[in-house]
Order: sequence, then C-alpha cells, then structure tokens
Amino acid sequence: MSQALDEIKIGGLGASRKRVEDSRFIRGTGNYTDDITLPGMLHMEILRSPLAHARIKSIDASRAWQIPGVHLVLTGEMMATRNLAWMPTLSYDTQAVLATDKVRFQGQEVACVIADDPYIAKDACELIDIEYEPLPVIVNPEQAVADGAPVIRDDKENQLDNVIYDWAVGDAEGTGRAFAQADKISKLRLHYPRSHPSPIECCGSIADYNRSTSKLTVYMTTQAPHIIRAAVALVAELPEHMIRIISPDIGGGFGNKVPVYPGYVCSILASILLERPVKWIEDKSGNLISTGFARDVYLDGEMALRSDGKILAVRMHTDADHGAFFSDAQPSKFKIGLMHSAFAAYDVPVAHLTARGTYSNKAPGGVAYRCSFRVTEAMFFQERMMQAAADDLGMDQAEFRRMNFVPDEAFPHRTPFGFLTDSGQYARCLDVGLKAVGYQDFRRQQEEARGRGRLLGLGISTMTEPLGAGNSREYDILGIKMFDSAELKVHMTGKAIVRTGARGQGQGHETTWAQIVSHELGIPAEDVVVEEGDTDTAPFGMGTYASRSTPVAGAAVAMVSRKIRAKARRLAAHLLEVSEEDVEWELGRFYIRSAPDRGVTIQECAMAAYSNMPDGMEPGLENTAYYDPPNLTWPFAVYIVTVEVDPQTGVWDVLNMVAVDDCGIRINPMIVEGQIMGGLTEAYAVANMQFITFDAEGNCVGSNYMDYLLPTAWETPGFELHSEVVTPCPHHPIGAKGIGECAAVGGPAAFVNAVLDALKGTGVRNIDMPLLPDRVWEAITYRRDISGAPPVRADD
Ligand code: MCN
Ligand code: CUN
Repeated sequence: MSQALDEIKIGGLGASRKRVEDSRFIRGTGNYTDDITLPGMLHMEILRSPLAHARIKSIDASRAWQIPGVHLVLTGEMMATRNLAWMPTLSYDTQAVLATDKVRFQGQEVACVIADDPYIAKDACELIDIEYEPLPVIVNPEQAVADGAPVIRDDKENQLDNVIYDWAVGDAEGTGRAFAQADKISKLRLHYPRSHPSPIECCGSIADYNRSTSKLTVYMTTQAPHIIRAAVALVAELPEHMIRIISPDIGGGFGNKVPVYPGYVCSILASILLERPVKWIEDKSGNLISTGFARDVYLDGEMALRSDGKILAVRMHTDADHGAFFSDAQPSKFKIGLMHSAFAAYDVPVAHLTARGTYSNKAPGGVAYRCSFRVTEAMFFQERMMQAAADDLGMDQAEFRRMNFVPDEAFPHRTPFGFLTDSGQYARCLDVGLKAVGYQDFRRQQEEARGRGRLLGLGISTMTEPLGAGNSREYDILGIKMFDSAELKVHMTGKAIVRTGARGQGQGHETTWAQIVSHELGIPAEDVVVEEGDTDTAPFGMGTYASRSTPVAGAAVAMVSRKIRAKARRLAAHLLEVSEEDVEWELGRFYIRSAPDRGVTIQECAMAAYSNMPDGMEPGLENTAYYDPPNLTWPFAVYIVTVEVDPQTGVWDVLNMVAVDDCGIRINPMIVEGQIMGGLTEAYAVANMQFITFDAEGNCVGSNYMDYLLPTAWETPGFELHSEVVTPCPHHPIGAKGIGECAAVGGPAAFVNAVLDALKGTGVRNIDMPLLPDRVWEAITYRRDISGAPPVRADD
C-alpha cells in the first residue's frame, strides 16, 4: 500500500502556503538596506541638476568642503581621474555617473557629498556653486529628429543626431502585398506614457571597503546581485572574489532596481577613498525624477483586414523616447526589447515592425516596469488595435478575437515576428471570462442604458508574454549568457537550505522554492529554508526580473532536487540492501518494488549520507544545478472590464473586472493570485490616474506623489480571478510559467478599451493614458482624439 505523503499537507506544489517572509515583513522586522548600520559609517547625498539641458561652465565646491562633518565632495572631474565619470549601460551605451561636460536631464547627478550624517551632506550639497549655460531642450521623439535639433549626446564621437537606433523586424514586402489585398485597413496612433515603478523603498547602497582584507562589501537594493558583482569587477577593475554584493530585503523592485545607478557607483568609490562604510539612500523625489522610468513609446499601427474579420497583416512603427542615456536593462539582442512579441497570440500571417529610438532631455527611460522588456507596450498596442479593428469592421469584440486566436492544436506556434510560443488555450480563457462577466447580458444592458443617456462600456484585453529570459542562445547581459541556478544542501536530519541565483523583492520566493523541493523530495516545506541575494553564498545567477525566476531559477530548484533524489536512491538501495533498479520512489520515501512496505524515508537517506554511506560513495547530500531553458514560457490571460462613464464630468467607474490567467501549474495559488491582484492594481493606476510628464523646458511635471498617484485600497476596484484554465508549460520541469507581470502587462488595455467602448457612438477614437476625467470630458465634448503626453502636445 502506498505510504506517499499528502503533498498539499506538507506544503508542496499547489498548496496555498502562507508566505513565510511575511512573518517579518508585517511585524516590521524586515532587514532593508536602510536598516543596516555599520560602525564608522558615513552618509552620502547627491546634488542633482535643476536644468534639463545645460553646459556646465564651472563647479566650485569650496564652500561645501568647509562645513564641519564633511569628509568628501565628489564631482565629475574627480570621477574622471579614476575613469569613472561615465559608466557603460546594459544597452551598450554610456551613462554619466557625475556630469562633467553637460547636464542632460533634470535631476541628473552632478556632485555628491559624504558627511557624518545625511543632513550635513544635504546642507553641503546646497553650497556647491555651479554655473550652467542653458541649452535648447528636447522632450519627445518628434523634436529629437527635427531639423536643427541640438545633439544631446555630443560626448559620443560618431553621434551626429539624436537617433539611437532604427530597427526593423518581420516581412516588409509580404506585409505590403497583404495590405494591397485588404478589404479594410484599420489605423491607430497611440502613446503609452512614461510611467514609474515607484516602489515603496527607494534605491540605496552601503559600500564597505576594508583595506586590511581588500574586500569590498556592498549592501544594495538590486534585483541582480551577481550582475552587479561582475559589473564592479569589470568596470572598477577590482578582483571579483574580493567583491561581495548583498541584496537584503527589498521593498519592491518592479524593474526599478535592475539598472546600475550613479549613487551605487559613487558610494563605492567614496568608501574606497575614505576607507569607511558609506551609505546612500535615495529620497522619494530623487527616485521619482531620476531612476528607471518605463514606457514612453508612440505607435503608428495599421491592420489589413478581410471583410469577414480575418487579420491578413499588421504593420507597426514605434518611436521610443529613451531619455538622455540608452540604459534599458534588457538582455536581448533586439533594440526595442521584446516589442515584437506583439500579436503572438493571434494568427497573423505576416507582419512588419519598424522601431526607432531617440535621445531626449529626460531621465533615462526604458526600464522594464513589470513587463519583460517592452511587452507591456506591445500588448497594449495590440489590444487597442484589436478593439479599433473590430469597431471598424462593425464586428463583435469577442468574436473578432476568437476567430483570430492561435488555435490550441497549433503549438508550438511561430509568431509573425519570429518567437516560438509553447502552449495555451486562448479561446477557452476567453469563454471563461465572457461567462464570468455575463457578456451577452451586459451588451443588452449597455444598449438599454445608452437609450437613457448613460454610458456603459466593456473592454477586453488578452496578453501572452515571453517570460523567463534566457535561453542562453538568444539572451545575454553584456555577453554573459542568461540561465539560472539553484544549490540545495540537505542536512543530516533531513532539513535543508536552498539558494538560487534569483533575488525576490516581495514575490514570495522563500515560500515557493521550498514548495518545489517539497514536491520533488517530500521534505515538508517548513523544513526548507530559502536564501537569496548574497553573492558570497548563492550560486551564480542572473537575478529576478521578466518573471524569470519561476521559469529559470524555479526550474533549477526542481532539477537540483532531482539530482539529490538520484543520490538518495543510491543511499536507499544501500540501506534496503537491494540493487538500485529494485527501488521505487513515492513522495517522501523509497521502497522495494517487490516488498512495498519495506522502505526508507528521504530523511533516513539524508542521515545515511553523513553516517552510513556505501563504500566508495562521496559523503554528503548537496548539489547545484544550472538551468538553461529551452524556450521562454508563454502564459496567457484574458482581462475584461466593465465601466460606466459620466459624460458630464468624464469620471469613470469600474463596475466589474474579471481576470482569467493561465500560467500553467501554480506552485502556490494564493501567491499567484496576489501577483495578479498587484499587477491589476498597477494597470488600473496607469490607465486611470498616474500622470508624469515633462514640460517644454524639460521640467518633470508630476514629480511628486500628489500628482503621480499611487492607488490605495480606497480607489482600487475589486477583481474577480479565475484559475480554471491550466496549460502546463511543456518544457518546464514542473510545468509552470511565469506570472509576476501578466496583469500589469495585459491590464491597461482592458480599462482603456472599456472606457472607449462606452464612448462608442460619440465619435471618440482614442484617448491616451492616463484617462483622467478632464481628458475624457475633453474628448467627448470637442476633441475626439486625445493623444500624447498632455503638456507637451496640448497645442496640437
Ligand atoms: N508562482 C507560482 N506559480 C507559477 C508562477 C509563479 O506559484 N506558475 C510564484 C513564484 O514562485 C513567485 C511568484 O509567483 O513566488 C512570482 O513568480 P514569477 O512569475 O516567476 O516572477 P519573479 O519571481 O521572477 O518576479 C518578478 C516579477 C517582476 S519582473 C516584477 S517587475 C514584479 C513582480 O514579479 N515585481 C514585484 N511582482 C512583484 N511583487 C512584489 N511583491 N514586489 C515586486 O517588486
Ligand atoms: Cu519587467 S520589471 Mo520586472 O522585470 O523586474
């Protein structure tokens, strides 16, 4: 008789285990970078540029040096003597650490003061005298390529204009032929505005250089500690084994903590120069105006359609505004990230995408804020185009999508831009969503309400997203191939520690990695501790972003557990005195095939690994696995929103929101739901209220949390989540796909589509996000098409 353990009871796959990390988070006993105090620690503050574009004529720091308690003032000139005034970016560009020649965006780092406390440092910053000569400012792609535009990156030898790249993918000729045969062509111009991840904890670091050991330890808010170690070794030319990067608890990452920021570099250099620990903690406005913006992409989209609704071809041109430095942290060889994941879920025979990236006098943009590298923009454009096309054809929104979906039996499917999607049940997800929202009923109500002057709307959005960067053939960061790792040490009493090369920022890795070990070995999840984020102890890995942890590091956890199980089987055979071939496995236990009640538990095997191993066997029960995924994982989701718009005020309320997510096997259903709710909340905020842009002088408008609103429980609508569609990932060891970003990626279009559906019949074609009430009202009342970022384009 089977004596297998009950997997849910021991906290294995599918158990909604409470998050173990929350015990410290909700008690306020987490250990964040700013909680760490080292003996003799000094504090660093950054002086930022008030101007968006100006030549630096002089910097005089003499008054700052005289303040008691000031230990060091760093300027670009001093950084230059160490070859550190500029640093390489992850996109093969360069970025100023501290400005030398010019400032190129408002908020750019110009100098740093290191002092006994942060207040002295801040006061001293204000005493640094800088003479600027203002230059003309560029705040959008149109201005960037206009005749006579000033060249922002005149520091680069061959950069004679503001264009970073011109990139194309797909089949231009074939697309042209398909457009020539179309019954209808549907066009749309859109802007996905800048948005900011705005994690609760800002960026920060404590660099601690110890001359007597030559060791540099840096505590920092990074999503990818090993990459930082490599960067410090290569850029600062320090020996890699003498660098230890530790990411303590992180108060939200959301992509904001992937890039390397000047503050990190300056604190490291300051610590080396002063031989004391130097702490830098970014303040809120510094974080909001200068670090890791996302999006800011314009689209010109066209769809060639047959009159029965079949999509014949898609043409897209995107203009991306990258700000002053091209510092996207994206590990693909593609210039505009994975923008060409657009239309992956639809059977589009041929497509062509051109993408141009330009510099502007704005903070560096292009961080992947809860999306795998431009996928958010891709899915938003796709789903807005789908809605416009259905409307142009006079077709039902749901029907139009269904008839163009890639069918279940067509996987693996080659997308029009060359990706290979792995699996999915798209139509089924749509059906579940439509049923949940009461689609036909709502359409009737909508008609009826319209008769009485009330505007109801329903928006559909779908998304599929390439999650899990690598594989190593196509993805690398500055030449380092993308893969990930896990190390598992099973102690003699059967308790274990697992470490990975990922680094969670709140996603629950400490809970879910233990569940994978549980599933593979039958060790109760509570007996497995998870540790991430210390380069001296964790195996080499590429960190956490692009929802790659489950697809890659999670897979490595499964694979290392299997290595451990293989060794345990040999130990079991030895304990049971039979040959290995006669040993069977069931959860938590090996037994003799011919005598099933004679068996040994995994814990007994663990003890034997240290006390009773067979002759010739290496002692211990530990191993490491590196996992190079064969493909990306492709989760799918359908989001449906219903709204009511008040035509008098432009205010819109969400009536209902239904989410159907298929991320394959769910390790922890509760955590997955938490991820989806978080993502939908962010999607709602971006669509409804978050407004951050730049005026003609390059001043950041909305650079505070009075204007850039963070959604609270008060304004966030309720979400109805559905989990009944499960398509296991065919190439992942436990069938899981990533989930961390899906809702933030697919969500925005559902809200916008719903509002525009409500306005159908008023002649309004488009309103770009955020759909603030005044913009909605303006569209209804006289504009019909509200596009672009408001202050810049208000006169067009
Ligand atoms: N999970 C699961 N079953 C699956 C898929 C995932 O149980 N089939 C669990 C995982 O084990 C993990 C969580 O869900 O605990 C998210 O897993 P995954 O989709 O692999 O994403 P990552 O762990 O790689 O997280 C990155 C992703 C990104 S890129 C952003 S941005 C984002 C997000 O996660 N930032 C977050 N969610 C966040 N959530 C919090 N609280 N804080 C952030 O900064
Ligand atoms: Cu895509 S933002 Mo997350 O990758 O850290």
